[in-house]
Amino acid sequence: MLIKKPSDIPASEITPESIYLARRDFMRGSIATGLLGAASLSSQNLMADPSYSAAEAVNKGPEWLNTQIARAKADTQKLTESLTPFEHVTGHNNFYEFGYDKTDPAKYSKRFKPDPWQVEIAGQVAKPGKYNLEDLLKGIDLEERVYRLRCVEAWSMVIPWVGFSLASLLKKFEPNSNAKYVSFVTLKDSRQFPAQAGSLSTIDWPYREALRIDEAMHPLTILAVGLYGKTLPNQNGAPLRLVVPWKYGFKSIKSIVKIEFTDRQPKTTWSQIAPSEYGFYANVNPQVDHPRWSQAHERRLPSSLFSPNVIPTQMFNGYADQVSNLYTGLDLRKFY
Ligand SMILES: Nc1nc2c(c(=O)[nH]1)N[C@H]1C(S)=C(S)[C@@H](COP(=O)(O)O)O[C@H]1N2
Ligand SMILES: [Mo]
Repeated sequence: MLIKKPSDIPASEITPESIYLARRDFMRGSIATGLLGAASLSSQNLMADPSYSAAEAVNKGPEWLNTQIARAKADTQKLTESLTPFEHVTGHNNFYEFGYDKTDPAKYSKRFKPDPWQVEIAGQVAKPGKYNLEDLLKGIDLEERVYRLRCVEAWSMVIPWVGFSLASLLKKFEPNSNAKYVSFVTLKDSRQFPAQAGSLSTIDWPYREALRIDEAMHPLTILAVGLYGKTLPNQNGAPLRLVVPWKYGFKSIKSIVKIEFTDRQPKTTWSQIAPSEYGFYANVNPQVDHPRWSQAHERRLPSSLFSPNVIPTQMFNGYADQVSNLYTGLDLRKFY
């Protein structure tokens, strides 16, 4: 994953993968919005017509989980926007552990083993420990949640997750009054995650994310174990991933192995790689642009050259009525 440094490229032009990738995705976006001429058509095509078989994405999953998912109660406040088709939800992903292209997670996650799975609970809690996923989910009623997912790269989807409120799980471990933040860590295992093997990777593995405790306890914040009524596909973060719908997608960390309650704001992957571009808060905000592109609009997938499907981005991704009170008095330009 090293970007080589050919002698003819000035040092100022050598960028980390993340920045390079973001730029490339921006160019795709620009193509879609008609700012640039015809360029990388082939990458654009995927989103209109995925080149892989969606059937491959179906994860069989353990029986106990399938049973629980089958009983999940339907979302009664469903969005009226149409769902992003399954093949796009599972064929266009960001999961850098499997590679940096949007199709890499679907291609290289087939042998990933999400079962059995354990999650460590640590930090400012009365009941720390290592728990089997099955035990963590015992007695939890799963529900369908149809949410918008808005990536910081200005594309978005509407996904029918199956999951449960993070708060209902966190409360079981009895966090104490020093628990001001909750941090999440993805599995580190270079045998299963090929991109973690490259010692020159820009990302300091494992991938980490975190929320303020009130954000973590907000009823919209969920842990997902499925989508489209089935076990979560590997490329979407099996067996357990966070979904925070009012924040940019990079907050929604996948394949979680550790949840830690802390008294200080934890370090997070993207804010460490490029702190001037990706903040701790990462609230979706059409008025605060990324330093290198506008956040005012997004491409709702499926999107293609001839049908770019560009729509305005909404404040807090359309969840302002439910979450804006979390940020009263906070300067959202400063705390992006
Ligand atoms: N562990 C891990 N979690 C991750 C990522 C990642 O690379 N690694 N990418 C993030 C980004 S940038 C986005 S947009 C979403 C994408 O989720 P999806 O592929 O299920 O649509 O996952 C987030 N969670
Ligand atoms: Mo993202």
